[in-house]
Amino acid sequence: MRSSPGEQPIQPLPATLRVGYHATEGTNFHPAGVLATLRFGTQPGKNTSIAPATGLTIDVGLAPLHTTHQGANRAELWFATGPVQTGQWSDAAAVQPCVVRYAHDGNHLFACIELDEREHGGILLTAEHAYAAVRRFQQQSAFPYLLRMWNYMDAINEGAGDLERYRQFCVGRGRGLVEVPRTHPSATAIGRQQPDHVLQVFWLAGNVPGQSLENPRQVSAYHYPRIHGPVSPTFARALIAPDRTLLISGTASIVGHVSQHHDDAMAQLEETVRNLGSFAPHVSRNRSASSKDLLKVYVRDPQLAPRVADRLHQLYPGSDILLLAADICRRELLVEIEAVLAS
Ligand code: 3EB
Repeated sequence: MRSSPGEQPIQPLPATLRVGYHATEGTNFHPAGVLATLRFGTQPGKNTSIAPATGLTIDVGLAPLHTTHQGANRAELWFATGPVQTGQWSDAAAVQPCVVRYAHDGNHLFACIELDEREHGGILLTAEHAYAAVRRFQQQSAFPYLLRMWNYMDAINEGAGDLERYRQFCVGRGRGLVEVPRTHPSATAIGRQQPDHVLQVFWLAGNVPGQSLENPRQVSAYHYPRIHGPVSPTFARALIAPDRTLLISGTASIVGHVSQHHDDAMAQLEETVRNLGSFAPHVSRNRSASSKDLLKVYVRDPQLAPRVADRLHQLYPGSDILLLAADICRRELLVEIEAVLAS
């Protein structure tokens, strides 16, 4: 560490998160120097793999939508900041086998659990088992701070009222992750449009805490009233990572706690954009020119992709935008956007 006489030693800068979307060639795409690769349009739960040379590779399963702005398949790459180590951890306390696959680079950890709901007794118990494993894994991890979590399942809107699968997932997640994490991570919970019975939970964690943010236009998810389900989701609207990268949670057309513009996807898009705008004061000021902002856009009706893409490219011309066909956690919601805003 550099220091000059009479001065405090300069603290090392936090490791930089570098993320990008890159063109791929099918399922043999395993680039080097990355902590994690997320592949889209591939079957989840079958080919998730770990290797020190290529980190953790996860098949997300959501179909990428082709637009004039977006051609071939792309993968999301989380670049490593040092040598990558990988491993597999089995939850010894679990009733059913529960394996966490992970990769870390000394600064950040990426980890994944994929469970077949048929082996765990439905979405509620599967979520409970997955999150109990997340909790126990994180408790013994050198990267104890959850920064960002993704949850993907199929048939997310199936079932009525409190039996809707998303709400059942929230109940199980709440039971599994009994101790509230030190800081709420930012999160996404989304439905795949093909049935495959897999609950997939993956996350980014660090050895330094991030700073959770809420959205002044929205009620915090953990304070949602009872009408949205028996157990509120526990995520932050966004999180400032240690390097100042802004990790924005899945954001939809919700103001207060109420869904806006039912049946109008383009009006929902505009509301969602206003919600994203709340985070403008937190965007890093000394951003490096090389890193692009990433927007991941979940669209319920694939036919709307061209219009949604045109509008977002108009609003965010310098950003990399990935559209995926997906179901959103409330049935009236037609579009949701998550973002990584570079530091
Ligand atoms: C919302 O604002 C939309 O259950 O982890 C967004 C991000 C949503 C994360 C979660 C849910 C979750 O309530 C849904």
